[in-house]
Amino acid sequence: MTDFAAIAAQLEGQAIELPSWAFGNSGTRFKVFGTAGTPRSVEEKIADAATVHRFTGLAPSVALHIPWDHVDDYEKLRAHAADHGVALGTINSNTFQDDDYKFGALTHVDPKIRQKAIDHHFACIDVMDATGSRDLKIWLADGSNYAGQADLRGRQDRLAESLATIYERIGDDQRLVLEYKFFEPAFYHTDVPDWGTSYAQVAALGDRAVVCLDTGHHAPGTNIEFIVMQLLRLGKLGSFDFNSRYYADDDLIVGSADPFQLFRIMFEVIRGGGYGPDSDVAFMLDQCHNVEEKIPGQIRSVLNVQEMTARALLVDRDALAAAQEAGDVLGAHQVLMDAFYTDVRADLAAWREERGLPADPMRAYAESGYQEQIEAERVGGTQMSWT
Ligand code: LRH
Ligand code: MN
Repeated sequence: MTDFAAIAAQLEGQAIELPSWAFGNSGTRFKVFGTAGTPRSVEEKIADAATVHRFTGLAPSVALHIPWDHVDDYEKLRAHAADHGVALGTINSNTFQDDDYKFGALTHVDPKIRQKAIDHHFACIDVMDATGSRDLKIWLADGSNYAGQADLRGRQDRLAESLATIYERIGDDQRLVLEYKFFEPAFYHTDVPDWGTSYAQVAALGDRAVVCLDTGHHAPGTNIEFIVMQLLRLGKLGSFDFNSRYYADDDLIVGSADPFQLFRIMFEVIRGGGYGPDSDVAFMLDQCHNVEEKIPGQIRSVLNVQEMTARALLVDRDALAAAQEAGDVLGAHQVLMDAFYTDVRADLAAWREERGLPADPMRAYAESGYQEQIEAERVGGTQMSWT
């Protein structure tokens, strides 16, 4: 098996983008809990995200969600982020909270509604031009609840037309990233339910249109790492929304529900050339910390991704290939499991210290006093949330 020293250099530069909305209040349809110290502004969300980067060195950018993160001056926000040592990343559109989109947005039968949704994406592209962001991420709630309610074919054609109009507007160094999800809020059909539909739509657009794989958006039992392999093979894996789940789109801390799945996903990412300085696959968290503290939740999350990346890099690829070619079923499985069962935490702690980072970022944050400081300072105002 490969030893840690041999892969340590490959951990350099790992970047996991943080979702601004993870620092605001979030919850379920039953309750959104308030939390002391929760940001009241986009600027405070960015300060918290920068704190995660300061303690881990793993989170150099923050994704924004429009209009949740609307500000009057995005250049000023970009400078604020830079002052805190981070960049502004993926711009996420939002066509799932407006009454006009009850029966769809980019798929709606009414061209006026479709144009309104297209105009929203044009506005998001204007934000990208100001923030210097590369990716416009589109997730659509579009779908139906009863068989017969919607013309499935007609909606796909309208979606293709709407996406083509948006794609024409994105810049040469920008990308359109289409996220799929198999259900919710629609409960009969969703217009972009799976990787195949997202692939079909983005492949029709062009090279700067790619697929976003949210790890919480698959039917139970789906082999997600197989989809990772195939999208990398097709050159259309644009980004990940990392989280984990036990049941549906639970948006829990990545690697908390199923660390072995995260390990298998990162192994296929590495095997497929999706990891490292030559890859343009973006890694983002898309999570909600409904009951746990948000900043430690984000710190734990990026550490989980780093840890499973390190274990996946330890896989002895030559031994694995030899066993696979020899049809040595258990031998091949053993090679992978040996890496997965290798506890790299002490090596990673030393790796951080060698780079001026705290050996144990969770403890360092808890001892930093930052949580107490924001709880004391952030009194009054309205805590940010996704509603
Ligand atoms: C949809 C989704 C999408 C975001 C939203 C916050 O479930 O995964 O990526 O826009 O969560
Ligand atoms: Mn997502």
